[in-house]
Amino acid sequence: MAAAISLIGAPTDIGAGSLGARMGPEAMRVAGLQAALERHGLQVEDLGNLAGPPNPWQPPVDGYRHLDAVVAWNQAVHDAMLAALQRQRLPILLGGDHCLGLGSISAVARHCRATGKKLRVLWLDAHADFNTNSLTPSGNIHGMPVACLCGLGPQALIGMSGQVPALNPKWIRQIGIRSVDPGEKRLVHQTGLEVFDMRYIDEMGMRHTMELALATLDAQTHLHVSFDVDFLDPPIAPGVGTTVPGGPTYREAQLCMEMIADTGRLGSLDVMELNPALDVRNQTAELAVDLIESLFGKSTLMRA
Ligand SMILES: [Mn+2]
Repeated sequence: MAAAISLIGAPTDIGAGSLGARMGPEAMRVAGLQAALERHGLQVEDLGNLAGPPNPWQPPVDGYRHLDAVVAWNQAVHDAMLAALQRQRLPILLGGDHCLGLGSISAVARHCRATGKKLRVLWLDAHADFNTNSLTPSGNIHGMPVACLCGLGPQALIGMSGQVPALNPKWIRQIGIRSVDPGEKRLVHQTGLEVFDMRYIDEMGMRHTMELALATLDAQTHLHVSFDVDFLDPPIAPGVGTTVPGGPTYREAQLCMEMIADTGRLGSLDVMELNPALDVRNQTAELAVDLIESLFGKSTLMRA
């Protein structure tokens, strides 16, 4: 029996380089996310949207744009995700830009520590999101959450889970990566992150990639998926601020989601960076709903 689901909206683009991800949660609702999950027999509650500071659209200070507001939004996300997990719910965070993965996964890490669970994080993204304030070309904090989770970043962000670092880098698998800044690349290698980039997926296929990314999960593992919509190939998913050519196709993305569903270990999910201002007739939101259905066990094929 699958866990009951809680939808949590975080309508902000505070960490992004373009405006519009603040409308992501509503676009997912308009695309029928709750009804789609309920059609598969899942119990779903929509907790509505979190509140936080507005986006003042300021230049970076010490390499960070809007750090105080980013901290406030992440604290709200952390608290809401943790409360849902403590009620035995499976929370789905509707972003909002990807800086909020920090608050979300900090809550998951805290919860796993308290309940003695192992944690595996799948980071589906075109970008490694492993910048620091000295490496970042933009100061946009949506390029920094993975580094912060590994203990590299400002104290107010790296300490949110109650322990620094929030994650052991060995718990993370990045999939779909195809745009990494030069300094960021060095830091990813130094940290020892396991990255399945697009070259790997091209050569080895999505099936083999996911078999490795999901290897060694067991009954005590909490699987968290942080899904940046820019993971997908831009022609099928134009509604994001940071498209990068050459992402997974529709079928590759479906296979990725179906293989995650097959593990039965999914415990929490982020759906991030959907930008309706850049979308075409809400097609990216509708695709995201389709893929989330697969993540919860819908088969597009002949299987039961
Ligand atoms: Mn991202």
